Amino acid sequence: MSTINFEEIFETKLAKNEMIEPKDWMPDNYRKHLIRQISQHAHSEIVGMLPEGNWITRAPSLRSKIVLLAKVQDEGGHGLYLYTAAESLGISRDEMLDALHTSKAKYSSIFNYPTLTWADVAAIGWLVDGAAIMNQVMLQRTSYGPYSRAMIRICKEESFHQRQGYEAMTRLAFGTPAQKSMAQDALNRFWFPTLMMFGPPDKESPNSDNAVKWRIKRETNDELRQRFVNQTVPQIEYLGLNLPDANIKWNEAKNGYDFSEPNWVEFKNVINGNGPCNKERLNARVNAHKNGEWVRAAAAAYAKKLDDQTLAA
Ligand code: FAQ
Repeated sequence: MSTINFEEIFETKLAKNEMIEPKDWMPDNYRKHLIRQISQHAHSEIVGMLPEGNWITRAPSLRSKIVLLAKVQDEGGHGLYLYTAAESLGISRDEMLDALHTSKAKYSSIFNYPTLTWADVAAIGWLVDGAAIMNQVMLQRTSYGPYSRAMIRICKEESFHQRQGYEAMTRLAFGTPAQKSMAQDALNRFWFPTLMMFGPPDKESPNSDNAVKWRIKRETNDELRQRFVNQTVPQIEYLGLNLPDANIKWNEAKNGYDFSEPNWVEFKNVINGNGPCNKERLNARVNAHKNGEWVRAAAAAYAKKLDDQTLAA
């Protein structure tokens, strides 16, 4: 009697660029890797609502307020698609939230920096969403079906977000001298933290080998960081702003820009909970969860009432 070789079926699917779906057999480590990455990605979207949400009431015009409100709401939606994709791997929403609230799970380092001025909101849209798309375009073709499908919609929305930020930055950069200097200050403060979003250098990235082998990641941290710099430097020049790093220089041989590495010691501090806003961000999420308890209880009671009515009918 022949036995089914599940591992071989899994490997063949990967080799043929086919998706792995929730009910397919998959190695335990593939499942764990995906739960880690997708849940952390979801937490990033939700925590990422905080720095910009802080500016909704202070947006400089009705138009910018409406656009920012829509953007922040989109980020909440992204978190929900991603939590659902992770749930399809056998982890519950409660377990994921508990991991966030007890600092067992990470979220993107970038959201631990403060938004001091309106130009920071512009810089987040332009640079942070720009970096997020650079990383997420490849994730549309990631090997796990539910993650890939969530990313297709997320990328469409993120590209609107990037334009929102670039438009706001353009207004400031071509505005009064005071506005231009706000834009420059935001660029200077957000440049290196944005480069950190792509993760540590490839040689210090413990998860990359498996991620690339399993087609979870299709490009490495360093490749994406380089592409982001190549794309963004001409935009900085167009805006008439000074480059935020004296070592940025076109390198003909590599067909890309040379640039300075971010401060990786600072990065480690931030991802270990010691960045400028880590405590504030985590407290905001823990309190929101506590304060929302009555909403969850009411929703569960209402769902039960509907079920009881259906059974009785
Ligand atoms: N921040 O071995 P690697 C957004 C951790 S969404 C914090 O290279 P990997 C939308 C990493 O988890 C932004 N931690 O890891 C938005 C690992 O620790 P662990 C989020 C980081 O997974 C915009 C350790 O370091 N995007 O911005 C970071 O292969 C505006 C070693 O690293 C995603 O999550 C970091 N920057 O590569 C929302 C995309 N980098 O988990 C609101 C999906 C690394 O073993 C407003 N994720 N670490 O304890 C990915 O592509 C990958 O997970 C990377 C990291 C590239 C983030």
